[in-house]
Amino acid sequence: MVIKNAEFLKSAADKSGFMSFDKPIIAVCGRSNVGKSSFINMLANRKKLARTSRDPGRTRLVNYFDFGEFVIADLPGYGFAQVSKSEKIKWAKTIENFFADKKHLDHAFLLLDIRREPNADDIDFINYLNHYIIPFNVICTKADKFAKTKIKPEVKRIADRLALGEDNLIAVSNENSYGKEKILLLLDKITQTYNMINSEVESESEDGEEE
Ligand SMILES: Nc1nc2c(ncn2[C@@H]2O[C@H](COP(=O)(O)OP(=O)(O)OP(=O)(O)O)[C@@H](O)[C@H]2O)c(=O)[nH]1
Ligand SMILES: [Mg+2]
Repeated sequence: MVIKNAEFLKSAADKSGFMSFDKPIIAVCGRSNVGKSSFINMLANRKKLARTSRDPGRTRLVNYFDFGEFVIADLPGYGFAQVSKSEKIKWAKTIENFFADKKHLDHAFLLLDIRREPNADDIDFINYLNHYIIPFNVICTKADKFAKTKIKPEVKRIADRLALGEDNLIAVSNENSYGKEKILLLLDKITQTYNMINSEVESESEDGEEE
């Protein structure tokens, strides 16, 4: 996968704004401040495509970015303590509407800070993805905070905690692009799978017409 150009498409505040495309949509999710927007910028090789912030909870909308062969939906972070209860409930509904319909996404990247222990919110989120049968990978961000030799054991620690195979996790640094090659390979796989499924669906509907 070579990313030639990436551009911001639009923001959606609720169900009425959610988009669908004839290419895969990958939802980037995770706790506030984990590095979702920075990850998108790292992939795009642009500093300010997605707005990043030191203040958690900045992103309040689903922001869509067109990467050519795929689309990324930057999701608002969960588990932000300072948000009011009514605001949290509102977001929970919006996010549920997003995940409940396969038109809204094909794959999810769940971002976790490599230095932190996954918490109850992260585990709930994984249960949620499993419930809606959404394929996902865990991306461990901020790998630059560890010496290279420490990264693998830290990833294993997180994999064990989540009862996931290590192959489902990729360590990245949005600061120095560590792990970017692996992400690009994964993006190749995701787009290939999408194209395979969709060409099967197309040929099935063609078969149907002949009957
Ligand atoms: N060292 C290091 N810092 C990072 C990395 N990724 C993000 N950060 C920093 O972490 C902070 C939060 O990054 P964002 O990309 O805004 O996080 P987010 O997940 O989009 O946050 P919300 O939109 O609030 O949910 C910023 O200060 C980033 O510079 C990384 O890989 N390494
Ligand atoms: Mg963000």
